[in-house]
Amino acid sequence: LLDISWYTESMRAGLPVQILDTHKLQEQRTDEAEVVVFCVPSYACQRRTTLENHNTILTDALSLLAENAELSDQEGRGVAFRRAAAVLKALPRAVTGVTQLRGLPCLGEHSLRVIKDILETGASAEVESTKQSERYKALKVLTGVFGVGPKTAERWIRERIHTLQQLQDSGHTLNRAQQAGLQHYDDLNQPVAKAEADAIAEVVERAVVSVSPGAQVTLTGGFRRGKPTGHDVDFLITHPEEGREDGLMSKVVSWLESQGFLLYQKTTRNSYLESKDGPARPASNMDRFERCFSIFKLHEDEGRGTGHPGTPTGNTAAANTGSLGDSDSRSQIRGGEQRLLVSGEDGGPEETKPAGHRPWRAVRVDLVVSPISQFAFALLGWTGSKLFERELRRWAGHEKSMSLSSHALYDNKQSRYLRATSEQEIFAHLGLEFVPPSERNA
Ligand code: DCT
Ligand code: MG
Repeated sequence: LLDISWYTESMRAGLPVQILDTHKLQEQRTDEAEVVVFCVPSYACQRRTTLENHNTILTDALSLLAENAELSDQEGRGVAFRRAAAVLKALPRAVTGVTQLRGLPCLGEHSLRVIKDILETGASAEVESTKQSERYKALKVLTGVFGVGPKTAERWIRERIHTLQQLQDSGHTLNRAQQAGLQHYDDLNQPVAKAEADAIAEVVERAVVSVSPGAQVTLTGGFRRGKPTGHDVDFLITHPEEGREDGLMSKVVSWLESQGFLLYQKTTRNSYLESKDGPARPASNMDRFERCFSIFKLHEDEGRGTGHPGTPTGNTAAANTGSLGDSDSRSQIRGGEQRLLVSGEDGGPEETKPAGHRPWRAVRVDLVVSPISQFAFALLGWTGSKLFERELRRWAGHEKSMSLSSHALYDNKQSRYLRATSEQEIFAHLGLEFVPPSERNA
């Protein structure tokens, strides 16, 4: 799977070469080496990608182009940029010249051009102009509203709606999710810290255990991979006795609602049936579990731990006035700007707490319930990263003739499902070395 034709070529031409084989994470040193080249396997799921990224300038640029493509309904381009960024994330040190990249997989012409521009001039004109473009800025602002996807944003932009104020003035009827998204815009666009995720985990555990003793809660998504922040908090819930997870979601949601923890929730029912659905992968592999998309009300004394411990909270709905933007008067909705005003942000001048200081914040929380028989697949599927998951499925299909989803693994050659009770077993079925969550940050 490694393209090393360039290597033999270089050797023949008498060029000194140093290969850094990131797969084995060993640097092979040659003292006379003048050219340091990197060598990685082509599927992200064959690589170990920690959070230590030596090429953030390059990967940020490629990720921005990926995001712009995804927001513009160009999935193929988006994936190409994501794959290129992921290869650079896996390198053991900073790239200093394009010659080092010879032989690396997933670096198409376009990505290489962007990388070359940055290495040679310090910036990519394409990235800079994308960042500054009215279209990109509008797409970011509008899709920053929970419940608004790229298609809706696109439609609004065609109607010259670029900011939240323009959206509000447009008179468009927003659905319940979008209304909540607009109301909690500032909070939901502020990263969630690990301490906040842990505080929410405690509440979710209390909820789950009180409605079903014995049921288990696992923190998944980026936090399971060791990320210090995330855009939401993802939980997977199961019960060790098959079938006992049935009906669990509605009870958990009712408990959370009755205690005033949910500002918004929408639950979708489980619709996966092995016998009926068969091995064919559903259109989206993420949508078949019983799942609850919610906006959680996290109180300061629930362990936010960032500045005001012990502040009396007063768990009332009074703070929530229903005006545009739930944040207090400090925050202003200024669509078109990427960053919103947050108290003391980036160590800036500390602002005085306004009278209406709100002792809670809104956080996106996703709950998923899985039967124990599918738990390992669900855990693997919900841990991410998105690209790692995509690559696992591509590996399964292209290299192993298998279909992997968050529910099951089907072997097309043997025409049977392969069972697994742990992530390790799934990697083994796929003929892959086990990659722990902290190394799935592709
Ligand atoms: N997932 C996936 N494919 C998708 C969406 C999600 O495989 N299209 C999986 C991988 C991650 C997990 O679900 C949770 O999704 P997110 O919360 O979007 O990702 P995350 O890695 O947790 O990112 P963040 O830290 O920003 O929340
Ligand atoms: Mg997440």
